[in-house]
Amino acid sequence: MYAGDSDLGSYWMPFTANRQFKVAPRLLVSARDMHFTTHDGRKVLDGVAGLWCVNAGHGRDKIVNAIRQQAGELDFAPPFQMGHPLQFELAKRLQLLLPGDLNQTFFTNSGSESVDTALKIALAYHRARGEGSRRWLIGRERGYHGSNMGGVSVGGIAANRKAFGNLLTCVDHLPHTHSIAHNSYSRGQPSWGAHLADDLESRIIALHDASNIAAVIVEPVAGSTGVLIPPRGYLERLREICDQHGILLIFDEVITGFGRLGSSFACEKFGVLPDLVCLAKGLTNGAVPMGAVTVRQGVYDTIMGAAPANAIELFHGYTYSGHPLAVAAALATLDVYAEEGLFARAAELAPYFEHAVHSLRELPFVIDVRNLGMVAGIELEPIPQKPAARAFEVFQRCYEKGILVRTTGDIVALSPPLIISKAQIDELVDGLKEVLRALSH
Ligand code: PXG
Repeated sequence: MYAGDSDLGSYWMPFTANRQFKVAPRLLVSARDMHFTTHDGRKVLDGVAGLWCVNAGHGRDKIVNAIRQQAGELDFAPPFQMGHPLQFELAKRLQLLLPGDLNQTFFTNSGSESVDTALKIALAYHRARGEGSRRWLIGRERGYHGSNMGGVSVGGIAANRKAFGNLLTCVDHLPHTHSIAHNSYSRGQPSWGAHLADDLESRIIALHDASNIAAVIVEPVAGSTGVLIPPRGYLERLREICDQHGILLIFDEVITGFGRLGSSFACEKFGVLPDLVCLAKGLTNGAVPMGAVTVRQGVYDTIMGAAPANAIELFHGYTYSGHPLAVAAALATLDVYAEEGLFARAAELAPYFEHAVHSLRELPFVIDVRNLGMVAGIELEPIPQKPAARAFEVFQRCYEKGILVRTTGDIVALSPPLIISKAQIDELVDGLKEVLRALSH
């Protein structure tokens, strides 16, 4: 329990204004279903599934019990040259859930590790098939791919990059697809912007040559930068260009996976099959850290086939890859998703959610509302010379009112647990309306 300001000094908090926080801390001490409880006993409605991860709601008995039981049975098993049965079971379950021949899964402990793993697999794949010159990695402006060196390099958020020197070499970026002028207030996929995928061919391949390019990595829906929905035809076009030029396409589905868009994964929703998929967050409902990279059969076979018999094929992995507690949590999570039909529920709720969030259009300072499935972004006009200040004030006032939203720059993001009721959607949006109306500047 929180025991006074003097206790807060030693913890260096991630992606947090530490000094500001420690003056007025926001501490959460328990959670159940759609609500957190704060240290001072207030209930807070979770409008962001924790941090885009608690898709089945908090404190789910089945998941909690699976973790408890696993901890008592097998706390740890070495992951290198050893295995335990649940890892194989989980990989099989993911194979059945993912479309096409996305068959082979490598376990990590976070989205950031999934991204760096996927980039390394892409490089190793091309080397294994005798095209080791393919070293360029192509990300996208405004992309977020976690906070490790590979992910920050292919990511496109200046604040996440500027303090950290050269990052990876041989990285370029596609343009992002957002334009207030062309696609503001889109419901679902905007109709403008598919042509931006052509930049891959007309500029990036023209400049670096396809024979040097290993992979393109994108979030199918960009989350962290403030919810950018892919224009109709855009992902299809990226797939086409990658196919034409032997370039791997990686979808970072750390946010879009596990029902967020009203389908199991974005690749299923959009009908575009990537070569590698990065997963995390909803994989364990946020209950134990875990990530995964699932690759198409050909990628796996190529890397296997290039190594001598009985040799380690990929020199990569983590002490906690496929940790027993994490796989137990993931298996129980997948059961909950299936038993409660939560991906279908998200699809059913999506039109109600869309209608509710677009009613924010008339509110002061709102310059865009965009949405897909159970995710929405509400963009606010920045206060001149004070970027992000207005949205942060909204975040604080919402929290005081008992609603948790996520803000990034001057964008408010909503991505509630998929168990949210219609009444709770109203509560979320009405609360946001009251806060926006009360803003004086
Ligand atoms: N890829 C994507 C697409 C993500 O959204 C990561 C990778 C990294 O995952 P880990 O587990 O290493 O954090 C993420 C994480 C935000 C916010 O601003 C979003 C994330 C992380 C922190 C903040 O809403 N997403």
